[in-house]
Amino acid sequence: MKYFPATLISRGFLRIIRILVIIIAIYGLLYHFSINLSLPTQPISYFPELVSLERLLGSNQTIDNKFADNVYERANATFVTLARNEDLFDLLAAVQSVEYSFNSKYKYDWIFFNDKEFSPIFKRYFSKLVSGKAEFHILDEQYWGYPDWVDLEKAKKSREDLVAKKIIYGGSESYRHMCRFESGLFYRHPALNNYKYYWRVEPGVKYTCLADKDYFKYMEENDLTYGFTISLIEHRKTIPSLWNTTLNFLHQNPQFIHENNFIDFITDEHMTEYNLCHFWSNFEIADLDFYRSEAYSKYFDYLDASGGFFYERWGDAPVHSIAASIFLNKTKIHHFDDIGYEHPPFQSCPSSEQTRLNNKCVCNPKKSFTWSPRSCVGRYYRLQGKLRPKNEITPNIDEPISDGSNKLEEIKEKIKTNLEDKKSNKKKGGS
Ligand SMILES: Nc1nc2c(ncn2[C@@H]2O[C@H](COP(=O)(O)OP(=O)(O)OP(=O)(O)O)[C@@H](O)[C@H]2O)c(=O)[nH]1
Ligand SMILES: [Mg+2]
Repeated sequence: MKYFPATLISRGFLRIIRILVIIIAIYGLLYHFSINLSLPTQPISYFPELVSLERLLGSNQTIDNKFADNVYERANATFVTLARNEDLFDLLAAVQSVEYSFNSKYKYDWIFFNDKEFSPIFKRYFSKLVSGKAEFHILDEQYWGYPDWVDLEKAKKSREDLVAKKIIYGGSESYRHMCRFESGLFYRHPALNNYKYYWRVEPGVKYTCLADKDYFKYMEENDLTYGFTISLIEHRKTIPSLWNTTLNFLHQNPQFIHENNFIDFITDEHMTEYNLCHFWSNFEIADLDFYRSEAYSKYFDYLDASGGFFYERWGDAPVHSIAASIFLNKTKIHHFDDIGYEHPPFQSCPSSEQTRLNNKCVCNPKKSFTWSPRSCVGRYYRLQGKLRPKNEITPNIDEPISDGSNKLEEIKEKIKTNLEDKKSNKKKGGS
């Protein structure tokens, strides 16, 4: 009042100012609390990072008109990811990389699974990031619990044994639930009922080339069932009895062995042991009807009944790979050499420079695992009777190619003699 003559400022005007100040203060307080209350599961220190990410995600991505929803006919397919709330940032990077390199153009759906309830922030970010429809499902006991035939004490003892042997994830119960779910339960979840193809994505992976085609449609148009990028050797100590259990299953169910199978990819000519080659299933584009088939479902149930997912540490990669190699026509198994993919510590980079240029790849072919001596991709090409894609690392050589003689009767006989030999060896060992 000191600086303004009282005549200029009426009492009414002062009252209006006071009310405005109170309204602004209340609004500010409400805004502050609403932001904090809407982030209940994350430490507050994440907040500034998320705000900037939200702005980034909100910015319009370029969308090619030709792929607008009403014109492009997608395959019946979805992405599938199993993740924990703590995987948020590693998974955001992975999903963004898939969206950037492929899905922002095609807009396929994405199904997220978790054994716990997804946090609101997880749902918010992925609903925004995925250009198709995003769905979030919690896995109950049926998908993420111990079956009642599993002896929990025996399982505990086996975990301790694997810890003593320093096997990675040897002591982890959740890792075993994860492997069992990814081996035989994911495709039984009702969320996948209406889809035919799926593409698996994990936190921490990176796609290093831009897709030059719709890979789901590629699977469909070429009548392919199982697509992989990296193939390598499993730790034998995690699956000591998987091969024997498989031989027993095949002995009882020989009708499931495909006449043009790929068994020579996973074992030697006498089928005595699994050679540990497997398709690295953290990347997988597959026809779900393969998993839904009687052969695969019965195989998984048989493995599951033996308890090996808990008494040992069977991974979904060897289980998928053994099954695909036995139950499928080998021509249905496809190596995606044109996809740049990284799941630390390994990566695959397209072999041909032309592909790398066309697909604007940013990967270093010298770091690609594809042609390394510990990779099974060379074996894949040789036994498929296909020439290796041209590459600078291992120039094409004349290799023996498969004569396609996967004689069924011979295979059944080998299974029988193997089982008999193993039984008599066990007896000798025991006496
Ligand atoms: N919800 C949930 N997801 C899990 C759990 N454990 C693993 N996963 C998911 O299952 C998938 C495989 O797990 P990873 O930990 O990546 O296993 P990995 O690829 O064998 O091992 P890394 O080399 O560590 O990546 C990933 O998508 C994980 O997010 C869990 O306890 N709960
Ligand atoms: Mg992983």
